[in-house]
Amino acid sequence: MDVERSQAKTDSLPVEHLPHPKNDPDSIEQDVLSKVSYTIGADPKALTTKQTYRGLAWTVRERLIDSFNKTQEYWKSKDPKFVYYLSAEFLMGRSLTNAVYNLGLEGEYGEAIRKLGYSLEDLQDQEQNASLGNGGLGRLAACFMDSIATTDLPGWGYGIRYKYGMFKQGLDKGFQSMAPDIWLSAGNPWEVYRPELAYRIGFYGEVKDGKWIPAESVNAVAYDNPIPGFGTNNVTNLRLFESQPVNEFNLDFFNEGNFDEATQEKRRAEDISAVLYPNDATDYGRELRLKQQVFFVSAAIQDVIARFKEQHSDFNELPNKAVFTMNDTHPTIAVAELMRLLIDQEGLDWDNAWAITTKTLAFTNHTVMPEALEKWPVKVMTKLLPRHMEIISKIDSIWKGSLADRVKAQIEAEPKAEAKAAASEESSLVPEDTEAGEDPVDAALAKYGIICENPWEKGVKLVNMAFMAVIGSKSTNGVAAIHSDIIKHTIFKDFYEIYPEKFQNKTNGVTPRRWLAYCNPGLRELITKTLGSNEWIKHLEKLSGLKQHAEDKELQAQWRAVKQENKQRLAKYIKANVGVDVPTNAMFDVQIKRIHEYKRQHLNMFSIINRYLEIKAASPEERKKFVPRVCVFGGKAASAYYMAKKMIRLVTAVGEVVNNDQEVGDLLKVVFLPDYNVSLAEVIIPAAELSHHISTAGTEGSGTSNMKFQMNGCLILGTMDGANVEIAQEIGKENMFVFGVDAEDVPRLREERKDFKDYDPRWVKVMDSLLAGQFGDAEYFQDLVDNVNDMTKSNDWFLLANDFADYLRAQKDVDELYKDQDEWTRRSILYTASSGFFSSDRCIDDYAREIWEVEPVAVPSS
Ligand code: B1H
Repeated sequence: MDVERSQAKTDSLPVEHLPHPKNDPDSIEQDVLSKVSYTIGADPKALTTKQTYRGLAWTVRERLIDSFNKTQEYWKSKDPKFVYYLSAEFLMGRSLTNAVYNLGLEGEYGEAIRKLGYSLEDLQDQEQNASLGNGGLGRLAACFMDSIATTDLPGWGYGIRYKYGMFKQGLDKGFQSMAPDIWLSAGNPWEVYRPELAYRIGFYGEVKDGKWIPAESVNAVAYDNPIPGFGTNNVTNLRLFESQPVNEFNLDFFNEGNFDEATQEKRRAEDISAVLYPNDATDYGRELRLKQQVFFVSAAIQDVIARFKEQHSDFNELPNKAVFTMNDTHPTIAVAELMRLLIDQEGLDWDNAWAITTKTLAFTNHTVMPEALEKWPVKVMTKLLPRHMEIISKIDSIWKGSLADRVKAQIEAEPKAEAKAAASEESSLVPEDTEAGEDPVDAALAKYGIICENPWEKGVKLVNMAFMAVIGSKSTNGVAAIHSDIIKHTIFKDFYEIYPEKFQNKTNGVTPRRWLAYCNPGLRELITKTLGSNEWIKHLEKLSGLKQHAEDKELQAQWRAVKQENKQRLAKYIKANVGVDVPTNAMFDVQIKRIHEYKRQHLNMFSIINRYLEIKAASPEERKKFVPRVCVFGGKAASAYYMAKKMIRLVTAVGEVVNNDQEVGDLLKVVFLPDYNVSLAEVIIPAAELSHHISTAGTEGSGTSNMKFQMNGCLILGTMDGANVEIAQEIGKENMFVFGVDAEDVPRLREERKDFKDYDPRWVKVMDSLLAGQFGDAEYFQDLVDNVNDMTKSNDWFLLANDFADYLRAQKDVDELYKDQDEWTRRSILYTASSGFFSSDRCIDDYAREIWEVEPVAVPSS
């Protein structure tokens, strides 16, 4: 560790009398002009909008840092237990509006900005998004930071300061194109660089006499991102690490003319914090991902241990002072790393270190998708992290020993002949697919070992990171009730039987500040007026007070007017960005999320094609009965995800035909908005009237945009999956448009569909239209069609054909209800009124009480 500890003699200096920024509009305006001159170096008499934004942002930063320092000092004096949120993703979006509002300075700043000739909206558009995440997983981490700060919990986030965020998505002739997201080019006023805080991270090398000598090292250098809470003095911290070389430049190589080699170490080090999720199709890419994981996890744990040691000497105290949440499998190397640091650096014995580790770590699982449940080849792990691999092998052998004992005990307790039969019963540790004659102990170890054989490549051994996380932590939770239930009975079945007390549910939540109060100012004002106070922003359950007004015609009219204004804002955006004129009297129907087969954007598209074919077949009289719709899609396809890219092209190809069909006119528009990100979501969600959450039941962990739409009074068309189930409970299932099979029927249906022939005639027409080239390039769409039809290929794994008819039925219900605008609006109000449970403040409070055992420590007003 390189932390510089020597200090200047400032004790006797009047530090507390340094001039603090004043918060009246005149002082803020002066401050902005001063920042523009002396920090940005621009001419205050001829300012561009961008320069004004930058000057303004630096003034907000100063105000944040003041409270940030006070919070950290106060916490240090109280020495409470902290939660540390370890996450590969933090999808923060923009900071300006959020910071100004959370600091409670919107009035003062609004006035100062007006005096400068701008509005807050003009200036916020100048800010680059911090897109250090991919989707719900990363945005959840960002919402949690807001709620940790708002509810006064001592808690920090830890992650990677990626130089390039999530790729920028464009459309090239309707196909996804990708470009790097160069988000730091204009500087980043929202972070504080801490060059003195650098931790050494080792890779490769060998273990000699129990000591690891890495062959390569980098420095993890800290950047602090102050996170202000709402309605509190607390400002907490998101600490992100950048990877820097230990030796910046090799002058000898350079002087010899070996320019590439002179900077090779620097480039290799910088690769680590260059991009989120490097493509793992190559060996180097795979290794880089693992490097990233150990990089930020090791830096975070070293950082926490360093602070712990400033105030404590007994490591048995660590679980009373720190808890780490591992956000999905990316940070799960923490199990081995904490063990390594406790044993190798701090001199603890194995048992003591294990007892501390398993009380200090907690694990959250977000998905059952196999591709996201990481398994690292033992070979890669041994090469990159030889000491960690030793530790993992020992954890694995101890675990396998106890698993074998349990299986043997179980077999002895049951008559031998029944052992196989019992394998299919819920309570057995013997895997269900044990072959006759196979030793049940071997079968259990093969299935539930941390180190296991790659089923697709004989002889190749893998480390199952999720299994290690369950074993090495005090709790494992899913992110919605149905998901938490599913993991107990599928991917973690035996772990649940052995450690039932470890398993919990924590249904996700989202921050109502960003996702309602700030992105939908019209609705914020209307809600506050109706409820008589704005307390709901911090106590979202108070929104239930709206229920009694849901039938009030006057409120309904005002509610609709707000939606209309938001629709106009989105229509303008659509026109400006993809050039399509959309009618604002049509229903705004939205599906925005990562593009994935399990999320079934193509199911939505097939229903749109069906609608198009029906409009075309209708007489002019019949056409008048159609409810006009504007269908909006957004989302990114992972760079190596072939089918997801085809799904994007499906949207744009259909859009090109439908949007230009004179016969259809304003009855149907289909648009794909490129580069979906947090800021775009903030424009789309308040304008949406219907949103799609239509994953095959049992596949979506939770979903969080469903909660954001609900808060903004957007009706939901969804399956009984993820958090939709609980949303339906809160609003009343009859108020949601529900369709599709239940999760428990999915395995059986997947089997049955192997020789399925009985397609709905409308489905057949849709498929035929695609294969006949009605939307262009029939050949291109062939395998997309095959994948949901040809039973020899995929068995329609996500059950699109199966759910299609019921989906169309639900779509019809949507149309019928939209014709009754009063009832539609009543439901819209009811959705918002019932969204209190889905605040991330509630979610964080559940984690704090039931997993983290961390209590609020609010900084007093001075
Ligand atoms: C979620 C991911 C994810 N879960 C790995 N897991 C990735 C994992 O590229 N990778 O390596 C990318 C993404 N994302 C999401 O988490 C779930 O799908 C949602 O259902 C859930 O709402 C969200 C937050 O819990």
